[in-house]
Amino acid sequence: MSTIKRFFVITLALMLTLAAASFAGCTHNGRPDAAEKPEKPPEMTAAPAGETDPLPEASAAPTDEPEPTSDNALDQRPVGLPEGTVTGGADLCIELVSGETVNCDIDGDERLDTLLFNDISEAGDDRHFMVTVSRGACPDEQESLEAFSIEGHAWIVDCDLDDGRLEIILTDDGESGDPSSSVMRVDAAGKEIEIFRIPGVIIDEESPFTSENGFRTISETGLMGSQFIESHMRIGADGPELTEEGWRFTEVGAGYEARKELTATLLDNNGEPAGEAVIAKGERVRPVLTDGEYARRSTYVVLELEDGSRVRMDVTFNEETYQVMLNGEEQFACFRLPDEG
Ligand SMILES: [Ca+2]
Ligand SMILES: [Ca+2]
Repeated sequence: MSTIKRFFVITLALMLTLAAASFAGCTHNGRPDAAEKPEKPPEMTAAPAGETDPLPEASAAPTDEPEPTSDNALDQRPVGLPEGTVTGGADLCIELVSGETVNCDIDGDERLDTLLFNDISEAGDDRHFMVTVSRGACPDEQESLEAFSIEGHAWIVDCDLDDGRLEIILTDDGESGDPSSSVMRVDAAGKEIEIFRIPGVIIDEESPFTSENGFRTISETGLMGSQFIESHMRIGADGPELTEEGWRFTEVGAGYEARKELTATLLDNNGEPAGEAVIAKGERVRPVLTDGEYARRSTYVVLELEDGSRVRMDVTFNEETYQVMLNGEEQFACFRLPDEG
């Protein structure tokens, strides 16, 4: 293409983009406490879409981007988006690489949006990361999300194949060893960036997200002492939701010894109540499942007895004493920790 033709194409595209942007409803969203905007957001390494270059090179995606599957929506790219732009699809999970801009369409408006993941650590910082989003509909507004993490990881995923949106996940080690992750996406009206907190940390593994199972998240609960639990989540219409029935305990060692005879609810093979069970004094139990990512959010715990049968106890949390109660009694009055003398 000649220089003059290229000039006219770019100028025309710029005018159309600016005109379209003037009609787009770009509402700046307030930020949650956990995601304060830093004072000095880093410069985008590529010009935001729609500002000066409506047709950027399509090779800006991370170099280790997985091969698109046959049903990846890269093959169903809306007309108007440059080749290589991420628009969504089954099992989409692209890890963002620090310092590299990714072209995508996170709000499904067929305008190019760009994401930049950056390590913004300074001397004396813990590891400090930020994702900055520049949407084609609002090129003058940037939204950013920051996190502190020993290993900063961020991904683009597509939790709902039918809603036209993408989600951006950023891991965060959280405060006081309370790991969590954050998710950004555009709201259903396509105007504001929503930010959700996900309990637990998402482990960097080969496929951290699949359409069927969501992403695996690991948390630490104060239920039955301090125990790691894991589950799978996705972002639903109203925010984070489990794709499994609850949180599974991962490392319970030799189990917990009952300090006295206890009663619990016996569960049948389908996990349904099937009468009353007695846990004998001295019997060892292993926690299996709970419904909350932390003791204060759990309402029950499923325990496996020595004979393999499963029972359930109600969990409540005393907000004044911070005690975890099992069937109304403090948990350590019921059970002795595995490593407790
Ligand atoms: Ca867009
Ligand atoms: Ca989607």
